[in-house]
Amino acid sequence: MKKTNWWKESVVYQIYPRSFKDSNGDGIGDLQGIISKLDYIQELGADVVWLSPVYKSPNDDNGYDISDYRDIMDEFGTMADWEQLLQDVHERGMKLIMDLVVNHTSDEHNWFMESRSSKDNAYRDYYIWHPGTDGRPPNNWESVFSGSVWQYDEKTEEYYLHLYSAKQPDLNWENPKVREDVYDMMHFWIQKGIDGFRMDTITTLSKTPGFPDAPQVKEGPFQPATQYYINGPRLQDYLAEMKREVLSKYDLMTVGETPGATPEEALSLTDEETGVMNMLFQWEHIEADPGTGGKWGEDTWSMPEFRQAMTKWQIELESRGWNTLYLSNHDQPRQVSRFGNDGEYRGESAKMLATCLHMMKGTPFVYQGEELGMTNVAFETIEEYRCVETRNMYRAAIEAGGDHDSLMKAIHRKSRDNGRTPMHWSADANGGFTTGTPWIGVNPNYPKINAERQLGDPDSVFQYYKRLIALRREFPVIQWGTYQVILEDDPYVYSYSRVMDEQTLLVICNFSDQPRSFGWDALHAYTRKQLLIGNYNPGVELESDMTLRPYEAAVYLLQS
Ligand code: TEU
Ligand code: CA
Repeated sequence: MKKTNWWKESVVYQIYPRSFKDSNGDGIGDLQGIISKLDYIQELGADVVWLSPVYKSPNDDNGYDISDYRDIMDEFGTMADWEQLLQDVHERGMKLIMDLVVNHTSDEHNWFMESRSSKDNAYRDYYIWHPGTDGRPPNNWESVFSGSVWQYDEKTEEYYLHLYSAKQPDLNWENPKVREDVYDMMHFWIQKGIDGFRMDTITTLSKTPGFPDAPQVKEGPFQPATQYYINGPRLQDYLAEMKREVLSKYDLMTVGETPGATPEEALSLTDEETGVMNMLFQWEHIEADPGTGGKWGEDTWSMPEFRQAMTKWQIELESRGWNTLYLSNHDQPRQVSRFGNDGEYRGESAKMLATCLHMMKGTPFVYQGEELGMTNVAFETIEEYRCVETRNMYRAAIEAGGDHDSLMKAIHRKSRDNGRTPMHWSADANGGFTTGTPWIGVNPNYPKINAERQLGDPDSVFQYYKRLIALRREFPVIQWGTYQVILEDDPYVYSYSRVMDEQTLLVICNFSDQPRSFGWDALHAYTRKQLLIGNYNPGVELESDMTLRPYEAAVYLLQS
């Protein structure tokens, strides 16, 4: 019934290296900075570190544009620093997983520089080139980072395809040499001793042949075209080959980034026999947003839709497959600002969200600063934003006649830079992140919200996360119990149970800033009720009819 693997029993801590800790005062986080904070991660109780890319990169997209897969970004340090990091992680009994970014490279990668140099270069077919039609791009596909996915290149008078920024040309996976080079590179890192990969935008490797135009669904020349490149016709072949050539030879943690994946796709991608990865990041719960305005549109997220998405994934992956549990990462706004309350109830709601997530079945991911309840930021000018997606979107929207104020509002709500402001270590200048000038502004609330303060405060968000993680290790029901939603129509209170053998876990979370009642008839079946954790002191007494305080969360162990 329960097949265990180390990656099922892990808690992952995600580091965005540029914003984590600067060791040499140049304002940019680096590997020595990370090394100096491993004790902190260990104190929290996480046992796997996922590093966002640290490879050589001109940083158009902060390392997700790689110019050399086998070397370290100058600003982050050297290969020797990286080796020391790996060793220090392993010495602590922890593991290290690396980002695998192989949908595209940087345009400054050697392969691309060769590729663009002439039509008959040996690397020409490493990328996707097209002559265009009547002096126009081959089709109307819109880049994730605004504008066309096609960039005209003067030298050879053709267009190349880039799903993301123009400095991130897509690799041509149809070319077997590309695939071989990618597999070699994966072996290179695995042989260095890493413990797995987080696979960036892994379901977009195969594009629909012929590049048909996408239907017009919005104004303007470019149209969303994900249906032509997510789960493309040859994706399964490529992934099966990657498994055969690389992944099947090792015991690794693999987690795919798969926007738009359904539970059905997840089951096939993670099938123990035929799948290619252990687990994946599904998106339904963070995009529980039926609006038509897309990412930058009105925020219509609602708890009931979130609950529905979470419940669906918990249930569908119950006996096969395995869930990741996350509410934040380097691409998302801060969870307490987005789903909780970053004003009066910041601490309470940060703990409530953590409770709701960490008591579920799956592998939890904690994104740096989340464990402190760090919040969104609101820079006043567009110039203060660094994110290529945000800047491109702003420029394109202004050109199309958009209004500055409403754009800034959307940016404050959704920009990826919300999650990328420097980590708050202390109340020192720049939150103790750097002694120099940080590459991106620090959130001004660091004197109040920082690690030093929270380490010494038993009621802090940090200490609460630490307890949640410890509970997961102590109670098998948290690790393995079967999930069931309770009162699935309640508009404010998200409650669920986890059941294993004689133990039942009851999780109750008030997602609102008002007192709410919780009533559950089935409670009388239990004689023993123990409060395991809660975010108010003293905790709430469990009754069949009870009142929860704003953003209150409580977890009980029940026995009949
Ligand atoms: O993101 C891929 C992805 O699916 C995008 O839609 C992403 O959500 C984007 O941030 C839109 O807001 C991955 C990385 O996580 C991201 O940081 C990179 O910029 C992107 O790939 C390109 O490598
Ligand atoms: Ca530095």
